[in-house]
Parts: sequence; C-alpha cells; structure tokens
Amino acid sequence: MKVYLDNNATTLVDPHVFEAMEPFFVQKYGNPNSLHAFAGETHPHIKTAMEKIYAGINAKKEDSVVITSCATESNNWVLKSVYFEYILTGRKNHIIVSEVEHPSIIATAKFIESMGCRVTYLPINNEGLIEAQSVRDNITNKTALVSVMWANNETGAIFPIEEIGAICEEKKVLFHTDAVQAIGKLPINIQTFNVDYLTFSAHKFHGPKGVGALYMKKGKELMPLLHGGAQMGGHRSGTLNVPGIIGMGKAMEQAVDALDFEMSEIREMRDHFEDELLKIEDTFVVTPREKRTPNTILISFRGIEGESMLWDLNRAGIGASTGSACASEDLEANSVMEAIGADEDLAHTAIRFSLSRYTTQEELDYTLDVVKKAVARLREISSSYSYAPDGHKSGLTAGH
Ligand code: 7TS
Repeated sequence: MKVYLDNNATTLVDPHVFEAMEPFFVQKYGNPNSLHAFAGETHPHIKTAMEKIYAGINAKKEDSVVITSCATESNNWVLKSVYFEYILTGRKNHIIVSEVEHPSIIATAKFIESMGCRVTYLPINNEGLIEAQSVRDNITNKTALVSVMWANNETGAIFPIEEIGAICEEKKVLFHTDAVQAIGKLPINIQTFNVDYLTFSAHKFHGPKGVGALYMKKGKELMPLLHGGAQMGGHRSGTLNVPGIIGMGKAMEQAVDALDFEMSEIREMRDHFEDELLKIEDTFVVTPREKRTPNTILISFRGIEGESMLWDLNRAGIGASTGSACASEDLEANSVMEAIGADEDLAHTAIRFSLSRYTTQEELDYTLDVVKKAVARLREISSSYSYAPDGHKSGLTAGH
C-alpha cells in the first residue's frame, strides 16, 4: 500500500485542477501580453482565475494579489522590499519575525540582518504558540515590519494573527503573514482583521507547484523584487505562468468548497489517528489539537531517531516527514521541539504526519499498524531507550 502523509510539504494536484490547466500547454499557449488572437485566447481564463483567487481570501478589487513563483519568492519579496524601502533610508531599522517561521523568512531575515537591519526573533511558548503580547513588547518606534505565520508547517499551531494585526495597526507597523499552511485548512477572510501582506502557494492546497502569490493591501504596495517587462501591473515582471495561474484559481475555488470537510471529517480522522498513536507508550504531541490546523500531528516517540522511523515507514510505502525543513545530511533536532524546550532526546524523535482530503481511514489504519511495529522494532534495538514518560520538561501532551 502507498500512503502519502506529507501534505504540509506538498499535495497531489486535484484532477479537476489538472483538467483546467491542460488546454494551456499545447492548445492555448499564447503569451497573454502579446497583441494577437493567440494571446486573446488566454485572457478571459486568467481573469476568471484571478477572480477566484481574490474571492478565496476575500481581497478587494483595489488590492493587489500578485502571482509569484512560490511562497519563498513572496516571503523574500516582503522582507527585502521593506528593507530597501523603509530601512536602507535610515528612518526605521528593525523587523520582528517568529523564531519558527519557514526558512524562506528566517534566511531572508538573516540576510537583511547582515546588511545592518536589527531583527527580533520571537520565541514560542511551551505549547508551540506565539503570544501576541510578545509582539507588543518588542515593537519600538524603529520597527518597520512584523512577519508572523498564520499556521506553523511543523506543528500546525495556529498563531494569533488577528491580535497581532491589531497591535501592528495601533503601532503603525506593517504586518505580513505567511498563510501557506492556512489556505484550505482554516477560514480565510482578510477583511476581518488588519493585514498588509499575505503569502500563499498553490501546491499546498492541491494546485500546481511553482506558483504562489503575494497579497498587498491597497496603498501598501511594495517595490518589485523582479524588474523587467512590467507584467502583473508592474509589480512583478516575467511572462505569466498561464497554466499555473489557472491551476491556482481552480485549486483555490476547490479549497474554499472543501473547507467544511477539512474542518470536520479530516479533523475527526486526524484526532482518532492521534488518539491511537498516543496509546503507544512514551509518546508526546506538540500543541493542543484545538489550537492546530485540522490535518497536522507532530509526534515524538522517545528513544527513536526520527530518521530511523521515516526509513521504516518509507519501506512500508508511507511518506511522512521529520518536520525538519533542513536538507542537511546531519541528523538535526527538530527546531520547533527545541524551541518549546523539549529535551535533546525528544527533539530528535519528532515525526510529522499531515493529512489531506484524499487521506482515507484505511490508509491511517495501515499506517498505525506500521508505526506500532516500527516503534517496537526500533526500541528493541535502541541501546539508550528506557521508559521515562515524565522525563520531559516542556508543554508536550504526553500519551501513555
Ligand atoms: N512557508 C511555509 C509556512 C511553508 O510551509 C513552506 C513550505 C513555504 C513557505 C515554502 O513554500 P514554497 O511554495 O516556496 O515551496 N513548507 C514545507 C514543509 O513544511 N516541508 O516541505 C516544505
């Protein structure tokens, strides 16, 4: 059996999305910015797709939703352009990000830090959450931007972005949120709170890879990261990714339609799976489940290297993740586990299971069976494992 439980890394392209994209490779391939009829064939489809994308987040017509190549580009764009526009001129010199942002924020923050910007990395609490108060405490009159993700990719923890948005509005600081893990998993209505910039990526909600977007509120448009032929209203140059945009439009429409299912059925399946996993002794889960996206579990099995577990799962046809976005060959500790204060031992044992609307109960039953066998086998051969359920010093939820 093949089971895909790494949907926070990427998702399968929904067949309806693929179907919508297909005509735009061989049949309708005109450059939409050309002046002939070939171009005209794509225009109405791009317009409809963009309307679906605007509707999916409830952006206003006068706001800019600019198509990029991925969330990494959108995140780079916000931090680098804020640096060039607000910090390099010397009026402001500080930004705030959380310490558990995706590397596309952390590495960019470190880059602008090396150029002389001051960066505050907000800590998470022992439930894996950012506290809005810590944003307030760290804003100064030199702060240009706060960037805090909507939901964390490793734990699924949902951060208080409405409260953070309100603080930024009050303090007149720009606010960006990386909503990559929120689209399709949580209700998104950007009219209900203050946000200036919002990032998302189609392949995380059953759209194609290589297409993302940056929402910019009217009046808060940033200088372009890519200069050139002035496509996308001059906000981002480069020939439009026509199939990608059409795919993202369809995927967004479907994500909105499937949201209730995600928040009820997928959540129930996840909760049941998690209950069963926690029956395995000496297991720990990060962040209370009501404070998480409905599809995500980050779980530690004491005494088992995450990578060894992944290997056993992989041999049984199951794709999961250690939750560590690091591509290094070293066996790195999970950064979120470390940040919440889990002991060194546990931080190496975290496995992320992330479900999607294509996950079935049969697949989860099979996975549970494989996990139980893997835990027994790996603990048996572990030289260091001995049962110590209270040997952790963090806010982890312990199983048996
Ligand atoms: N932001 C978040 C919150 C993410 O989870 C990811 C990808 C990105 C940005 C980057 O998206 P991309 O479109 O540029 O690829 N996250 C993961 C992950 O958790 N495991 O693999 C990729």
